[in-house]
Amino acid sequence: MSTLQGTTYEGALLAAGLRFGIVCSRFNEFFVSKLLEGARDCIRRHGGDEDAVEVAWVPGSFEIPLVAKRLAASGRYDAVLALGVVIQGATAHAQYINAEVSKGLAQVAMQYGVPVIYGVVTTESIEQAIERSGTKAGNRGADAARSAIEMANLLKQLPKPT
Ligand code: INI
Repeated sequence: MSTLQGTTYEGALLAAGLRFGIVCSRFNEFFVSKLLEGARDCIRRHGGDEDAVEVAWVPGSFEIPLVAKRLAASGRYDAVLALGVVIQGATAHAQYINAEVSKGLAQVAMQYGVPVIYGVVTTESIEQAIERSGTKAGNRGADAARSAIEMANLLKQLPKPT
């Protein structure tokens, strides 16, 4: 990114010294465990310490925001990641879950000023979930971890609130 003048803030992709809280949903755990592996691997490959990653498992994605809120409120983490997989079924059930999770996570980030990263995969089929959990469409857990690293470092750079 180039600037002609002034100050540009951007977060480095360096995870050394950063602490991460990860909330994982057990529902569709087959896929979520792959997202978690991807997140851990990404943090490690960016110089992060595996002991600096703490994981809390919740029953389903609907429960993620409450636990993300607790982790963010603890002040213990530079970023909180939410990992889940919501697969659309025959009813609108998944849509209600998705709406609550995205809204809840956004509220947590705004309330606590901690980066809260949305790593919830929302798909119409199991095949799409496979594609996003470490196959041809990549690994959304790794993507979430990269965003978490960048945001954690960016927030450290930005002017502090008065
Ligand atoms: N939870 C998910 O994480 N993914 C889903 O696909 C899903 N579906 O489809 O039902 C799901 N449901 C459980 C939900 O998140 C809550 O755990 C449950 O309703 C209890 O509050």
